[in-house]
This record gives sequence, C-alpha cells and structure tokens, in this order.
Amino acid sequence: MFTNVIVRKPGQSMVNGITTANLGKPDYEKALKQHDNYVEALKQCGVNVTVLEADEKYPDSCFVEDTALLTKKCAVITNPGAGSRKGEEKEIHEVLKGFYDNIEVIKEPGTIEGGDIMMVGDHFYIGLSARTNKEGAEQMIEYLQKYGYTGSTVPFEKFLHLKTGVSYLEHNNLLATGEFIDHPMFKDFNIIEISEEESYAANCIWVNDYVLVPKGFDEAKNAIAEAGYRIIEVDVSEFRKLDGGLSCLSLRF
Ligand code: CIR
Repeated sequence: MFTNVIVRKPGQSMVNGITTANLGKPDYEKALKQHDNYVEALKQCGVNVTVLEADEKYPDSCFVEDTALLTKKCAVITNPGAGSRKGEEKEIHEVLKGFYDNIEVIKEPGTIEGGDIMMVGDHFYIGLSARTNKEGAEQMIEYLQKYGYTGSTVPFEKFLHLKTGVSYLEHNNLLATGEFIDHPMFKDFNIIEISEEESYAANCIWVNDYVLVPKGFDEAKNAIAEAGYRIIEVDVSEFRKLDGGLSCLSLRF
C-alpha cells in the first residue's frame, strides 16, 4: 500500500522540455488542468498528496519520478542522465528530508533516472538506458542491498525508460509492450500484453489496487479491468508530448 505521493506542478517552461514525441508543444493551461485531475485521481486512491510548486528553472521538473527511488526503508537520490535535468534531484533531496531519515545519493560517473527502476516487492529491476548507466545501476543495487533489498539490471533497446514499456501492477501482473512482452527476465510474470498501437498505455500506475490508465487507450483499459482492477482514466496528453507518462509525474511511497 502507498500512503504518500509527491508531485510537482509543471511550470510554463515545460514547453521547452525534452521530447522525441513529435506531437507538438504542450498547451500549458491544459497541462495544469490535467495535472490537477491527476492529483484528484491519486487522492481517490487514498494517498496523501504533497504538491510542490512549479520550478521554472527545470522544464522537465514535473516528472519527479526520475529524481529519486523511494522504498519503505530508504530514499535514494538519483543523478539524472539528461544534462538539462541535472539539479532537479537536489530540490527533491531537500523535500525528502521531511519524510526520510535514511537518504543515499548516487554519484558521478553513475547516472540513473527513476523511470528506469521498477519495484516488485523487495526486488528492483533497473533498466540500462540512455539515461541510466551501468555505474549508476551498480551504485543503486549496492544501496538497495544495504537495506535488505535486491536489484538486477535489464538491458533493452527501444524505450526512453524501462517503465515506458513495462509496469508492475502487483499480484504478479505485468503490463508489457514491444520487446518486453517476451523479455526473458519477465517470463515468470502474468503478462498483460499492450499492442504497439497502444504502447503509450504500457506506462500505468498501481495505487492501492486502483490502476491509473491514460485516457484514450480502450484496449489497454479493458485488458487491465479484466485482470480485476478498478480503473481511473486520466488524460495526460500534454505530458505525452514530452515523452512523459503517468508514472513519471509522481513519487509514490
Ligand atoms: C525527459 O525526457 O526527461 C522528459 N521529457 C520525460 C521524462 C519521463 N519520465 C519518465 O518516464 N519517468
């Protein structure tokens, strides 16, 4: 169960965020409304939501997931691999001091972003991506072991982050698309397959037996509902324009 969630409002500078999506620039007013709805959806799942003010210095700072890994026993501050995002983690470090006694920090030359880390019970899968290097993953695994957890690395090719293509929904159910559907590391999960056309919906979040699903992906929504979850649809079209999904917008713990 999660009890807390941290989010950060998008700033107007979000229009200069990193993107490969080719979907045009986000509409800021619309993004603010969508962000408010996202917060409401989280509250519906029974969590306390801390909403941080927008930070105009960092165009991608609403994607707080990338700045830390939060577990029951410790927080680990990441070191973002994207140049324009370096520094976001320092702001989050200060915020997390209000929630955690045990805070560890990933150091250069290690880089890692939270979107590459998937929690499955006490085990953490860490995707090796353009943002997360081997050194960053190794440092993370060492910290996890210090607190009694385990970690393993997952090589992949086509996605921005590991969780762009795969999401754990608890109960051994894994949403997967593309190369993750048959990935040998995930062969023991019940795979809920997401088609190429709906691949954006492979990034969903489980929050206390609700699943937040991006609006407009009916095939994915039906498959998840069939697996027994209560669904909350959330429109995040403006964040999609920056390659961001539902998980990226929050830290859940
Ligand atoms: C970036 O490229 O860093 C942002 N535009 C999107 C970050 C998405 N975060 C995530 O998947 N965890």
